[in-house]
Amino acid sequence: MLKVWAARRRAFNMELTKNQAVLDWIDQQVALTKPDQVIWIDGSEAQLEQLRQEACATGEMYKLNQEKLPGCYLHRSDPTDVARVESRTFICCKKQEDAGPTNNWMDPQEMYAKLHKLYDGSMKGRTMYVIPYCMSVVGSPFAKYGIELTDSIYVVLNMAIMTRMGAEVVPYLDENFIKGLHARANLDPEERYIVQFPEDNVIMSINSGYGGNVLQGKKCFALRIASNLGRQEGWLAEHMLILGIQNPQGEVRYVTGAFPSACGKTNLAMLIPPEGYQKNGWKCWCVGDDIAWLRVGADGRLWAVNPEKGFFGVAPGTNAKSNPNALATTHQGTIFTNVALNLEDDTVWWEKLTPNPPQHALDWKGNPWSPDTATGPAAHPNSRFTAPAENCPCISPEFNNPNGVPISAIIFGGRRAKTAPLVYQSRDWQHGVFVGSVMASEKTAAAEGTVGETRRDPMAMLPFCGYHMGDYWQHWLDMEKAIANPPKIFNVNWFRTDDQGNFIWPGFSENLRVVEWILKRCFDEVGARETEIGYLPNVEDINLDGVDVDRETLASLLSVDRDLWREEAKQIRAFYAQFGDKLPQTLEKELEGLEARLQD
Ligand code: GTP
Ligand code: SPV
Ligand code: MN
Repeated sequence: MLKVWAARRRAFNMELTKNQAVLDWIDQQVALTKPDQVIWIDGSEAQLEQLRQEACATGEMYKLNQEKLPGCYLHRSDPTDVARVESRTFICCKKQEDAGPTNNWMDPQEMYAKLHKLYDGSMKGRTMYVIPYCMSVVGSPFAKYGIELTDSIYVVLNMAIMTRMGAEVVPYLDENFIKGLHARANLDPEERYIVQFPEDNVIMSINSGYGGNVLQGKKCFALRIASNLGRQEGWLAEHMLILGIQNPQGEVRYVTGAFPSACGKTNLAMLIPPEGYQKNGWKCWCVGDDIAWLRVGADGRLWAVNPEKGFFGVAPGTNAKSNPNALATTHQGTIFTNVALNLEDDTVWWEKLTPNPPQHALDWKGNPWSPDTATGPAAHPNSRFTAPAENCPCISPEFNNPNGVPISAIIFGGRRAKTAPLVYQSRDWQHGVFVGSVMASEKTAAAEGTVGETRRDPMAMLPFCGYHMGDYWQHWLDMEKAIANPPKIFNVNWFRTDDQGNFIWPGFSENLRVVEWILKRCFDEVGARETEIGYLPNVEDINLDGVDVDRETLASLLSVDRDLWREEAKQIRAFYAQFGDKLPQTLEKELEGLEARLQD
């Protein structure tokens, strides 16, 4: 059987490699899925352009106004397939306890058997595309290589924006490449699976055609598989933005930030300093908006790269005021997924893009939409843009630096209406790991489920950690010994609300005021007051020049409500209970310390 398929493949296909491990594996997947043809993606503009035309001809993509949005396209995914599906995402390792209580698990053999049935013949009448790709700069010390086999042109074109891919990657493929198979199949939500096999370096997703489920380089590889590799090899794969902040002296200092999905990473990563800061010479540089791979450098500092090459960003809420850099990034070479089509000029629209919606539009499902008759949003709340990083006006000159950038601070954060103050600093690395491990946030539209519900999302990695969360925390704790000069760890919350439910802190650009304090703390340039939960700013130490926030309001944002925190400590204890003896002793002690300080 295999031989037949190999012969067929060779008959119509220009293989890009003679690597037998690669070819054998592809033969097996071809034999299983039975596509009509196999096409290797070389990444050339000519080939990608041909695929764009094909996708437009079949209606898979729609070509937007090319004068206003050159190289931009709209794609609508199936209405039942618009976000990551955590309930159908699995970590399949031999022992269930290695996946831990926060991951879905199934025995690998059982899962392979189940999936093989679903994949069998799933590409009949279709084309299989072979995408060789690299996460990080090709040939760099951070780089990891993979192949995604897919029957979706949308996936090919998105991967071309999000990763370094095509012929340039092929020479680097050895037998350790990450093996990925994606089939759209019939998009049945009941048979949708996003599966990682970390012991085999295999990723399989089926019955979805939506972004995060099927662009396997992103969450499947760069987080779920890579977190396992990082644990084995002594580094960290994290759900983090990377931001460079240039002060008036011209020094650039770098921070990473881990916020749960749709909680502000892209926005902070592309921050434009408030006017007064700009006048004084401050600049910000975006290195990454979603994923950071962190390694210890020869100098004992932690160095970060963004393994991606583009942004898969949340569209709604993005506008010329909230995030002009993100908006500018989407003005060419961008694929929009599930936004509205503005029929007035054949461009795109989403909630809050402009104060006045277009009178004539198609909503994210392709139905006529106008503001007067609307029964729902024009764009899906989790609609996204896939845009090349090189479009970003503030992209860092270090973006392609194979060694990454040195990190001064790690910032955790989430959406908390009440408990968490605007910012606080952990007492030390161990306490910082504790702070990350108990992060909580209100759920957003980035995943299926109830929006607004508060849940614990440790290090913003709950849906992305590819092994037992307790082991992951231990890995974080162990990293301290390897980092002679570790970053300081902080927590922020831009989302405290008043009694009417309005955000108190203006956020966005103004967040630089908080980041400035964070950096000053890292370089011993400012004091702080010690509280039960960590170090908080003295109210006079956050710059409020040019922002409509008074000291009293700031003081309230920086308050620690002991009753709320006692309740918080109780919830943390309940949350920790599920990890049993995998909960590192160090974190148990940190919790006891917090409880004791709150009792005094
Ligand atoms: P993923 O791509 O899902 O990982 O999300 P992300 O963390 O990059 O989220 P993003 O920056 O796209 O933020 C999404 C939502 O957070 C949007 O609705 C923003 O308007 C809102 N947001 C971001 N920053 C702020 C802020 O400082 N204050 C307030 N109030 N909202 C913010
Ligand atoms: C997230 O949900 O955190 C994202 C989007 O960044 S997705 O790629 O769909 O996971
Ligand atoms: Mn994300």
